[in-house]
Amino acid sequence: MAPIPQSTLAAARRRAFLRQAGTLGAAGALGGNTLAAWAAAAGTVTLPFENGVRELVAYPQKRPLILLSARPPQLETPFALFNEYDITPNDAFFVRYHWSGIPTSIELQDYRLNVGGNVSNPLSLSLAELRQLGEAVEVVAVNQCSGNSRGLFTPRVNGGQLANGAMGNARWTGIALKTVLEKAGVKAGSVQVSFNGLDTPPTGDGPDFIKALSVDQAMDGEVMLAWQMNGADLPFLNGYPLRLVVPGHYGTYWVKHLSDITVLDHPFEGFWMNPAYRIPDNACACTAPGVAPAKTVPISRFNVRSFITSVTDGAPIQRGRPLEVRGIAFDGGHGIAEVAFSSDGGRSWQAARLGPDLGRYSFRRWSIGFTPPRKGTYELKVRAVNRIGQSQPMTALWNPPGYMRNVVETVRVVAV
Ligand SMILES: Nc1nc2c(c(=O)[nH]1)N[C@H]1C(S)=C(S)[C@@H](COP(=O)(O)O)O[C@H]1N2
Ligand SMILES: [Mo]
Repeated sequence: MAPIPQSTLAAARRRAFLRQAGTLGAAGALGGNTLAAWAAAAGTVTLPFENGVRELVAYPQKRPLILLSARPPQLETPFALFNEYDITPNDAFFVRYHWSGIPTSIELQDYRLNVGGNVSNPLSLSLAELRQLGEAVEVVAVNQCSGNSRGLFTPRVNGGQLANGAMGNARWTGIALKTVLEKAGVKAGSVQVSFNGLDTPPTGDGPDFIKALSVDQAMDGEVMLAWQMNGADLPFLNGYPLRLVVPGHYGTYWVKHLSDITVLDHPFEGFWMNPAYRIPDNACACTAPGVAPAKTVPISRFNVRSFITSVTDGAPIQRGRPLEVRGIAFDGGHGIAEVAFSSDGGRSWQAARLGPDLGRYSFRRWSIGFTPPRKGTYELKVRAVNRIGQSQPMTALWNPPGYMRNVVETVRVVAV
């Protein structure tokens, strides 16, 4: 491939490339079978379930992450990073796609966001025009895949075998979807709004990845169109140049490379709303293992989760030596009210200290001192409660697609 002439470098700065690590080649010009070639291998990790050996690979704009699949690129964040950062760095943020037909080069000058359907004033906006449309807004919010932790289900279920790293917390900057829909003029009788991005199925017969929200949710002022993540342009693989951010809701709704917003006077019935991404229609979103639910509804808000990040399973610790145990907690937007820690397998609990409040959609840091009084094994557990009293189950719930795992986590350590 020919090197890029100097004269086009200025243009390249306004363009996002997926580039081979360390070179300036436009991946869009490469052949079709290079999705895997983007990755620079950097060792392996073993996730805590059968067949959990994974390569660590560095994709463009990413540090080495856990490779789930190369076509399409699907990357999980190594869990140790959640101990280092409350806000997940852009180069460590997980990546999830459904189809290998992802864009590889997007020219900002050609990019348009189209807003149409049941509106009085259809829009076709450049990113600059979108940014002029109203006030910029910001939120710190967790993006978590519905199938985060799926690999830990017993009995095992089909789907991407993820450990706990298909989540991340970022500061998102953009414009409220409400502002944009108001400019377009949502007509009476509208019920849903659908969202499509620039990726496509590799063959014509696969269903395009399109998601929908109710008009009420789309107009709630919180759903936003974000062009920045942690103060920088979105990384290409996280949806450059624009993505939907649906605070407190599973990542499936956070459509990347967003190109089309369509207001509908009927419910959207595409594959990715039905049958995909549905949960049992009951209070626990669960069924008995192996049993299909009688009725399903679209997945929506996160349940409560908490993790220990500072010690890992099997870590040796010192008897009599004070240890600071740290972790994170989050929920679907009510905010974390308390985090409790147990060092005896859940028989007794103590309140942990909560860290700075970065907003009710953010990770909340927690910490607590623990001095192991004797040699031997300790079962450390953490359980969070949100501001409306929702918490986490002591034993894992199950559902066929492997969504919404939020069991109280356990880390076993040995004091020597
Ligand atoms: N265009 C597009 N957007 C998408 C998807 C996709 O396949 N295509 N996957 C969704 C899913 S299921 C998740 S979990 C999030 C992941 O966001 P990330 O890749 O930025 O981490 O993107 C969502 N947005
Ligand atoms: Mo997802």
